[in-house]
Amino acid sequence: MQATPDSAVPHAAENRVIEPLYAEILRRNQGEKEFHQAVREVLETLGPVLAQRPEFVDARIIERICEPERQLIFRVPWSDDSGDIHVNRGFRVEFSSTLGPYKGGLRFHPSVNLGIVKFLGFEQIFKNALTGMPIGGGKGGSDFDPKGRSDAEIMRFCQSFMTELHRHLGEYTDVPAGDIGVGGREIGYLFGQYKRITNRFESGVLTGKGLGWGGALVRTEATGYGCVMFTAEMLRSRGESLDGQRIAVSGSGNVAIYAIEKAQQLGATVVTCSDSDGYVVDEKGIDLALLKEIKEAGRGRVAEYAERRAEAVFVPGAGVWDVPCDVALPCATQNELHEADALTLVRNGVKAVAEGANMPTTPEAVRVLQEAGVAFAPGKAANAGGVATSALEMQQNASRDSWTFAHTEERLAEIMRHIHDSCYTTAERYGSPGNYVVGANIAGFELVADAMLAQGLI
Ligand code: NDP
Ligand code: 2IT
Repeated sequence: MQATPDSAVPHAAENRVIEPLYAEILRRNQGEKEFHQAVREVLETLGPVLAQRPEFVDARIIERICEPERQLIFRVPWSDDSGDIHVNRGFRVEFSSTLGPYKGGLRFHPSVNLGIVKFLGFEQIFKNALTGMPIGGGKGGSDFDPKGRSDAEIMRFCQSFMTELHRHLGEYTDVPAGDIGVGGREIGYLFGQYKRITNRFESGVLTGKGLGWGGALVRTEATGYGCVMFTAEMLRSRGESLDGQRIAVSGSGNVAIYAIEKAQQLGATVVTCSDSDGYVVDEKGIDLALLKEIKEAGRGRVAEYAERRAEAVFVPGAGVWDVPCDVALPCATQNELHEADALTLVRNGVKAVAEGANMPTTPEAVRVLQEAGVAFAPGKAANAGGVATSALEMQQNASRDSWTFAHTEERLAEIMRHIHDSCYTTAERYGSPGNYVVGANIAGFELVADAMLAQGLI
């Protein structure tokens, strides 16, 4: 996926505070394109709040919030099943502990580098604030490629990764979870190694755990479910519902699968899913049992779905956005929905786009959608259900309790309604009604900035 090249903040020429700050961030974080993009998307919406709250400027809140509290980069050596030795790079960026322990996932993908981890950690600060839960922002991962690796290789890699990372973690310090390439299996191996090294069964140090040893019901489903709940709220505010809508989903991992499940429960027809090899179109609606069997149980490819289902067609090497839909849910990775895709979606009559993935829509594509009046939900709002349910898992761990599926799902639904409403009302309050990007950025920023002021210069 191509990142957007560095450029000046659009529409910011009039903003004498933000432009030099952004220029300085570019200078000090050279080559970190995705981080620049994430920072720019936030800064360009903060003008109105800085105008009303000059104390944030005086306290240099933006300079402080854009500089991680701590950045860890470490060597991860491991040996494969043939005995050959590999050396990967591990990262953990502890961005902000203003609202709680650093919280955010680990990504294992060959594309991972410092700039990507920083963009994800930066987004996580505001996302976690929006949930209303006591969690700070962080992210980590490795350029390790899990594809084609045996369980034993995955285990040795996770053990080596945790052997270094464990000293920086703790339920009150830093609490990782999954992201791309890190799911229940990896969290199990990571937790086992943490427990072995520290001699502590510290349940709250990782989330996304197995249900038999401290995990929480609904965590697996939470990101995808939450994204669809948020979409339903956006449609409701426009007098519509998901019932009968035709949906295009990209990706076929954790987020995509459970977005499809919730959309189907709410009466929509999901006609696509994808992976990095291409996409599937299934006009009858995705057969989710088959998709789960191929992706979750078999760790296979979506092409296999089309081989096994007569109604489906596999289109290699392309994205899903050419398929006409009422609602689009990008759930794969950053910068996967480009300006040309947005123009196609608009031409095909799309009503709503909600980001299940982190920053999947390029800034140019966001502008096309917003100018066309499409309801657009940024990831930091729409995919916050995952980390919110991680915080519910921490809550259950702290009280040595475990809640039912129905209770936890209702808590998730309440949180997603709360996030929707606070983005909606904040956007209105700051003069951009209906603009969820402005609403999410300002609502998240104000929560963190106010707490930073209260905690002094640290
Ligand atoms: P998974 O590893 O379960 O699935 C990732 C999916 O995206 C796969 O279908 C994968 O295809 C595809 N994909 C990944 N990288 C690329 C790429 N470079 N090009 C094309 N396709 C790609 O990850 P998740 O479902 O957990 O994460 C998906 C997105 O959601 C990420 O942006 C993540 O940051 C975000 N997210 C995840 C949360 C969670 O709780 N898991 C919470 C909030 C956001 P392939 O198999 O071919 O690589
Ligand atoms: O991007 C994200 O919010 C996640 N990958 C989930 C983080 C978490 O701590 O549950």
